[in-house]
Order: sequence, then structure tokens, then C-alpha cells
Amino acid sequence: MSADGPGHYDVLVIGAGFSGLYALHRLRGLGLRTLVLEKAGEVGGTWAVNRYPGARCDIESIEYSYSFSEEIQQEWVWTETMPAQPEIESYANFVADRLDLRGDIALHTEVIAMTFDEPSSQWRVRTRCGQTFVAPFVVAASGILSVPLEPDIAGMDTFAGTSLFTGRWPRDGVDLGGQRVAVIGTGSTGVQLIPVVARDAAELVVFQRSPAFTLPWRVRPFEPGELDGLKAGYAEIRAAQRAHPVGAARLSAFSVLLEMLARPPIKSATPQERSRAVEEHGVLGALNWGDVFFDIEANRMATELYGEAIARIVDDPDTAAALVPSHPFACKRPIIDQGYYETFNRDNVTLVDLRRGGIEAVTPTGIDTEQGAFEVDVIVYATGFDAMTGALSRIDIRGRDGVALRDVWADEGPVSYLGLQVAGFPNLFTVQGPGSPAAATNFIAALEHHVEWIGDCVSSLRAQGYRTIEALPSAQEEWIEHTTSLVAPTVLVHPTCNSWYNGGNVPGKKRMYMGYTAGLPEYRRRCEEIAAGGYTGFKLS
Ligand code: NA7
Repeated sequence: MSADGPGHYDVLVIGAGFSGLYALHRLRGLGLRTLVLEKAGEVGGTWAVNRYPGARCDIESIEYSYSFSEEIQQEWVWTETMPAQPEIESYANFVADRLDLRGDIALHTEVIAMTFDEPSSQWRVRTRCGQTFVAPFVVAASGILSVPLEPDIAGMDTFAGTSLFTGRWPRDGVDLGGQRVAVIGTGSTGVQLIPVVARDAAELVVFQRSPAFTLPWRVRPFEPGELDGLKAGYAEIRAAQRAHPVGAARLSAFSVLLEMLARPPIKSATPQERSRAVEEHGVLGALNWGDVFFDIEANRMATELYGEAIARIVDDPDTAAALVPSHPFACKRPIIDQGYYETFNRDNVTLVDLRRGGIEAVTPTGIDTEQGAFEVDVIVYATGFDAMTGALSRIDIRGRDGVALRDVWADEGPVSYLGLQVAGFPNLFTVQGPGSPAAATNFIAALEHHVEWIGDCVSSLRAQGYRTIEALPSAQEEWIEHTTSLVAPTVLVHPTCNSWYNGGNVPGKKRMYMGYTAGLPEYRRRCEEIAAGGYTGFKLS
């Protein structure tokens, strides 16, 4: 295995987001000649392009950050408890500079095809500009939420006003002052964006197909000295994170859900106890019951209470009723917000509940629905992502016998062994691929583990003289059986749930829950056991 010759490397990494940056640092440190291929003109991945107003992480900054470098975690200064997009993007750039990574990152270099050449056991990787790179190993650090899902609504291209997509928001921002703005989509992105746009725009019309379950949250700047105090105890913070199922031990959108699991069931609560939960704790109180994750009837009861909690915030009864979800709570990713429901009390905000009549077309002047026409100057599409498999499905990846990865995922669903490899695609590692804990954890904690496991694996193969590693179909099958059995008794797979977790948000995508829900410590334990056993479930040759 030689990295000699122009365009030849030991490892090619696809993507310079948080996974790709750490992969480059780690692999270089192991003495591997590594190049990162990044289609964008900057580092930071999804955090560099999702720059819509209100974009923010829902995990605390002190935890949503790399733990591998004591220098970086001590030097970087977070200003708020939960970081906003500009600060996360700056952090990615700080890390790229601090570790001197830029020299080994090719920007504006989009991978469009890659083929595994069986005789030489090398991947040949082609880019949109016509370059070819060759390496025995490829690490796909291409992101789990990196391919925006832009809807196919009739007439979208006829709109004479401004069309904006949250996943590729203009770098210089947009002045929405005095404008009539439509927002389509009320997932995490819409819920973050809507209160901010409502403050700036003359009018805001929210087009809601599925109402969100969202919990109010207070994000605040750090008090003077507070961050230094936290940094002084970083060893304990990281240890607590490592032991925590979601890789974030402090309060986060995920930890609130986990705490609910330990709560008493709604089904045995008295009517007085249920009312008191809403009176005292609002929307959180409505949902805070242990049985809502497993029992659809309990979930419906909690949703009814949730409606009562919304009606306490939102003045107009019709609007309050229209904000009550019809899908089960917890089947989609948890959302936290800052003043979401209160926004619907503003005079300049209108909610259009598309369950009462859908969008028919975008016209030159606005949006036609079955409920009437709405004239606007700007349309914002906050319509989500082709998650987990989207980025790699858009590359023509050919493994053994010329089989295409996108065909495997289209036919069999998003299969994978450990979320690290797909059978038939030797030496191609996926950072937080489908079947990994990514979707339901602190992504940075999860990616650090994957990058380290992959680095150790490549080093170990080279040391032992192996040229290839590939997941065995039987191991992959067992892994998928295991991951799906974990969620089978939960609302995560309920047929009424169309979520990016299960592919239900993408027309035609094969539905399968794409995460691993036994928690990061258990997942790490399994991965370590597999490595220690000589890479059980993989074939080495
Ligand atoms: P989500 O959570 O997938 O939300 C997308 C929203 O867009 C959701 O409300 C969709 O309704 C709506 N949508 C999508 N297509 C349409 C059309 N054609 N018409 C009307 N409404 C539509 O994506 P987000 O970007 O908000 O969040 C993704 C993740 O990013 C989040 O979980 C965090 O991890 C960060 P639907 O629910 O499909 O009925």
C-alpha cells in the first residue's frame, strides 16, 4: 500500500465538517498521508451553510465541542450556554487553523464518483472538476444532515420574489425588514427561525404541514468567570459525557427526553395530577410521563394535555388548536425553542395549518393553497434534509462487482454494520453512518469515537499487513436486526411518524430507523470488543 505518486494518498476523507477536520488531524497523527476533499469553499460542513437567522445548537457549547485536545478546549471561548451558528462556524475555523489543517484540505472539490478497484484494492475517487485521487481507504465524513431537502412544489421557479433555503442561506444575510415573508416547514429549523423572522418582517405567514412538539428553553450568555470555572473542571465534564447515553450529561434536548423515561406513567395519573402537571410546568409538564415512548394511547393522552398547555400560551383558540401535533410525541428529534408559541400572538404572524388544505402551487406572487392564496415577497423553505444516507447516495459509489451503494440502500434500506461500513464496500468507512448512534446523541462526542476507531483500525491493518477490511453481510444483517429490535417497542417506528430518523420525510425513501438507541457507552463497548476480537464481523484480507 503506497501513497506514492500525484493524487495518491493513504486515506481520502470526504468532507471538512467536524468529522472531517478531526479525521484529518487524527490520521495525519498516525503517519497516514491524508487529503480531505470538500465541495464547499469553507470548512465547517453543515454549520457553515445553515446560517439562517436563529440557527443554534441544542446541546451546551461546553459539551458540543471537541474533547480530544486540552489546548483547544482551554483556548476557545464560548460566549453562550448553547452556541449560535456563527460561533460554531468560527470554532471550526479556529480548529482548522490551530491544528494547521488547511494545507491538506482541497476546497471546492466535490466528489461525484468513486470505484473500488479490486485488483489493487484501491479506491479511485473522481471530482466534479475532473480530478482523480487514489487511496486504499476512504473515510466518508460527509455529514448526516448535509443534503437539504428542497420540495418539489409546482411553480416554485416562477416566484418573482426572493426564494430562500435555510440549508444554503446567503453568506451576507438577508434584510427581511418591511417584507411579507412565508416560511414553509416547522421542524427544528422552522421553530428556530420563525420567532426571529417574526421580529424583523412586516408580515409572516407560517405554512405548517406537521406541527412541532417543542419545549421552551432559556439560552443565555455566560456570566463573567463562568466559562473559566467550567473549563477548570473540564476533565469531570468530559468524563460525565463519556458515561452518558447521549454523550451530553448537562441539560439538553436529549437529556430531557431521557429523564422522562423515568417518570410515572400518564395512564395511572389522576385527572387532577395531569392538570397540575400542565398548570405547573406547561408544555413540558404535559409530556413528562414515562409511558409516552412505548404506549401510543399514553402518547395521545399526553398530546391532548400538550394542546391544553399550548392554549394557555396562544391567545387565539383556532391558532392554538392548529398548533397541536397529530404525530406521536418523541418520534421526531426533540426540539427546544425560544418563544415559539408566543410568536403566534403577534399581530403580524398568521398560521396556515396545511392539514386543513395543502399547498397547491407557488405562483409569481405567493403561495396558493386549498384554503386560499397568500401574497408574499419572500418564501423561506425550511423543509429539512435527506438525512444519514443523502450525501453518499448522491455520489456514484461502486464497490465489489460494480454494485452501487445507492442501489443497495434503495433496495435493502439504509443497511450498515455498526454505521461504520456497508458490506460490499471494502475500506470505505462512514463516520456516523446509518445504524450508528449519531441521530440521537451529541454528534461531536459520537464522531470523535468513530474517527478514533477508524484510525486505530487502519493502523492495525497496516501493521498486520492486511490490505482490505469489509463488513460481512451476516454481521450487517445481525446489526440491523439488533438496532431495529431496540426501537420496535417505541413510538419511533409508529406508522404515523414521518421523520428524518426513519427516512419517512423523503418521498420514496425506504423506511428504516437509522440510529442506535442503546446509548454511546454501550455502542463504544461493542465497537471496542469487536476491534479487540480482531474485527469480528469484518473480513480482513
Ligand atoms: P425537519 O425536522 O425534517 O422539518 C422539515 C419541516 O418541513 C417539517 O415540518 C416538514 O413537514 C416540512 N416540509 C417538508 N416538505 C414540505 C412541503 N413540501 N410542504 C410543507 N411542509 C414541508 O427538518 P429541520 O431542518 O427542521 O430539522 C432537521 C434537523 O436539523 C433537526 O432535527 C436537528 O437535528 C437539526 P412534515 O413533518 O414532513 O410534515
